[in-house]
Amino acid sequence: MSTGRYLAITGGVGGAKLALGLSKILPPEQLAFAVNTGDDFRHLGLLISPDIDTLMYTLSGDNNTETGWGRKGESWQFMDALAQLGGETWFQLGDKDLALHVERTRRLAAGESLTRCTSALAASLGIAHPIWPMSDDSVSTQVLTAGGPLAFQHYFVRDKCVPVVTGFAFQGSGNARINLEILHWLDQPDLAGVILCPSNPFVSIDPLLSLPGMRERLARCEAPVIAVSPIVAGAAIKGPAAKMMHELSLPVSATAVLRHYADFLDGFIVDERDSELQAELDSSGVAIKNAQTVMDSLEDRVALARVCVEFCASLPF
Ligand code: FO1
Repeated sequence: MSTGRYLAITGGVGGAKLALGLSKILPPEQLAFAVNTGDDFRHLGLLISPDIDTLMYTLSGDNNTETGWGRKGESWQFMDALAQLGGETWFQLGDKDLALHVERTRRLAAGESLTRCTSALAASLGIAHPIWPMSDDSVSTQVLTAGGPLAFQHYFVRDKCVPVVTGFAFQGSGNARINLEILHWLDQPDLAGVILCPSNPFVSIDPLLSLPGMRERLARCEAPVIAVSPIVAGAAIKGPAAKMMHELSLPVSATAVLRHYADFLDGFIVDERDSELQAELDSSGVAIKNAQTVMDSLEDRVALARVCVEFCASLPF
């Protein structure tokens, strides 16, 4: 198997699927995760980091595979009691998941960084691969809609992605610092690739790319930077990416995703069903790879992970 180290950039449920596949073929010394924190928000007095949690539960095998978020085998005593008290129940917090938010809130209140806190929580869940928040500074994704700006979770969960999107803003990213662990990993001489997992480009990848210097850092990366398309045959596998593209008057295609990353991308993996885009994709100057990118089974996740690693190794650098 490949030598060298990889950085996987991920957010949301789709990204976590490939992250799991990568974790099965690369040991912790060769694979680290940079995770979106634009979804983070304070709710019921708790600091909640959904994309970090989705990744942790997925890597530890604790994730709820039906919803993609939260833990499996949950009980809902807390939510039931909260409903009885007239509390806010639009954001569902299972009893075991609640413990994670309480412990994270306690650690951060005690002065721990989100990075330090995440490392401790991941270790307690038996995860050995490094998981780094994109920044320890606060960045909040705002979804701009015809009816005004919405906090991400209000758009995504409370309003069920119904509002028409006109754009995005990443509050705080202007002076948020890229996690130094990520920059250090990218500076290693044995870096062999950066892999953008098939996450929503606008709300799961762009918050990280909005950090000052991040796009430039990827553009001058000493190893291939590749992405896996989250759009397959004109649709998103899960979530609002296709709806957002339509509302932003972008073609709902893998090609539009490629264009979104073209300034720093060396390779792009599209599903076999998008092979008719070959000519359009080739004109971008970015190396294209066709593969099965729809991941239903663990074997699918591992197979796509292998394709990513081999694709990086095949690119001239
Ligand atoms: N997504 C929902 O659609 N409904 C929920 O009630 C919900 C609760 C929730 C609790 C903890 C957590 O870590 C994630 C949760 N999510 C829920 C997903 C969350 O909205 C994420 O931001 C999405 O996964 C997109 O990244």
